[in-house]
Amino acid sequence: MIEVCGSPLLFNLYDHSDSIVVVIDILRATSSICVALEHGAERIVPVAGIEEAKKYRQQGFVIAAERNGEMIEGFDFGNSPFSFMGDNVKGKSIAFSTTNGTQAINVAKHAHQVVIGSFLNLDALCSWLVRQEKNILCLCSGWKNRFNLEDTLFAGAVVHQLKSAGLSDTSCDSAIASEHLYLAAKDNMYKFLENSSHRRRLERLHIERDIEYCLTPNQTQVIPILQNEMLVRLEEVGVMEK
Ligand code: 3SL
Repeated sequence: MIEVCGSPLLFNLYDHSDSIVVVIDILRATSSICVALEHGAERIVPVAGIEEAKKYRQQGFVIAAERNGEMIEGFDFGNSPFSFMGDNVKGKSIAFSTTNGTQAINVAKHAHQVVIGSFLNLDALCSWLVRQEKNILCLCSGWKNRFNLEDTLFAGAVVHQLKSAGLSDTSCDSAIASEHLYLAAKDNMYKFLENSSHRRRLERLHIERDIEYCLTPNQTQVIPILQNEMLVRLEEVGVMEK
């Protein structure tokens, strides 16, 4: 079965004791997490608070954070996927705190398994999910516990791929709605999101390039997975064989 939870506030309404939870924050946290691990970051600790994130510097971590889209003074990086490219984070441990994405990861952390989804790893993630034969719960980070469109589109893409693989039908209304939205949007997601709240928010910061990149499917095979409260590449924790 596949279900879609539209807000972290609703997470505890879903049974996640034996499910794989896919945490989604397309703009931009889960996209940036995929990029950082693709570009050689060792591990990422998703941290709820800014002060808590700062403390990781003493342990040799680089620290990254944004609030309302803007980088926080004193941090090494904000939340642009482009800042985690090249050799910027190669071999590094990162403490990462964002407005919604890292909060959602922390909300989900006691689930059976937590992985990270973004358009950047869509096909790799879906083909792994199909092989697991588990219940799947897509958790949309939304914006401050409210529904958002871009996370829902991605959840719909996952629903669509799993249904197309014949493995996961659903009677969850939010999964059905997500798939409808994704099918309506998929040929031009950037345009579809034109009036969406977060696209407007990020445009005010002049980071359209981030939005376009985060909506580009299949830039990496990396699937980040939460292990001992750290995000690492799934292939490194021995659950890739399936
Ligand atoms: O909410 C988050 O976690 C961020 O991804 C928001 S932003 O894209 O940096 O504004």
